[in-house]
Amino acid sequence: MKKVSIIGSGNVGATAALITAKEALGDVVLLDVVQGIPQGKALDLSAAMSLFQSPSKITGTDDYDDISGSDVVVITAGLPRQPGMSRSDLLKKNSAIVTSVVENIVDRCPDAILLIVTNPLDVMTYLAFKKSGLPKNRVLGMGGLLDTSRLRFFIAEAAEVEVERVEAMVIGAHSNDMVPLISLAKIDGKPVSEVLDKEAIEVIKEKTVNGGAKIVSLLKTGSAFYAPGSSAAAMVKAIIRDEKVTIPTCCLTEGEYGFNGIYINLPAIIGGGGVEKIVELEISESERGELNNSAEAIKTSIDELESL
Ligand code: A3D
Repeated sequence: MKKVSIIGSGNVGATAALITAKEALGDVVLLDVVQGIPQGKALDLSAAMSLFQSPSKITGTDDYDDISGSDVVVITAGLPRQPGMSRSDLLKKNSAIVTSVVENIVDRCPDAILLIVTNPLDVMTYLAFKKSGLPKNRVLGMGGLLDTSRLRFFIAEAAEVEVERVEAMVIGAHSNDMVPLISLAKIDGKPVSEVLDKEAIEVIKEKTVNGGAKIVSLLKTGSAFYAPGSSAAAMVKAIIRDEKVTIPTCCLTEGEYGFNGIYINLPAIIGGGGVEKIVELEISESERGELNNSAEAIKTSIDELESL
């Protein structure tokens, strides 16, 4: 059995644990700083496994020694943005958390692939890469896949088709600067622009970009977690099963799409080695412009991080 550890046993971490264990991707260790939460959730999740006929064992802990030898470590530890908290307050708080989490992981899990989920995603993934000293292929972030899941859903909803018939992708920053690649979106292999009118497509883009904020406003406390946890588990699966599938992933650029040294969501082949290759797609001129703006926004956040 492989070993998947999930740091942060909140809503996203527990959801990712449920799916990872249900799919028998490995034994799962949930870790949190709050005593009792990971242990309680692990007990609850463990009972569910008999319903799925899954052999995965789930344990909860607040001791980093229990994650030793993990194959994949998912980092969901962090604070959500609270009312009155600025973006840079969040950056400060979560960068301190991610730094301490990464320091606790590296010596205990020398072969692990790190999957970052904590927001602000692009800059936290960059930070985890810098602090871990791991090769770039073994530090990646989940953000583009969640945004993509929302885009596919909203296209399917507008076109009144099953979501499996929709092919689409969102790249760029995991923020309002994300880039839904409408030029490449298809329904049953047909360009989406031949199926839906311009106005409908604009609504879909707006719903995708504001999908997370809409859920926050409806929930009142907390933010989305079913699709984020499911997206993280899908990436764990691609790694553990060496799927070599193309997933929009937050990955380090070294010249791809003209970017250098920043982490940004781009289509990448994900397999046993983590990020195995970034895939360069033909995108439209306007999407290219939006992607450049996205990269500029990420660079500004990285500068802010480095000035802390
Ligand atoms: P929440 O349910 O509050 O869980 C976070 C957990 O982290 C809590 O149980 C905390 O006790 C724990 N924690 C805090 N500090 C530490 C620490 N130092 N070590 C270990 N555990 C710690 O939040 P959530 O699960 O809804 O979200 C978790 C993170 O994921 C937040 O930063 C969210 O913004 C982010 N998130 C990202 C996406 C992306 O698509 C990138 C989507 C949804 C949520």
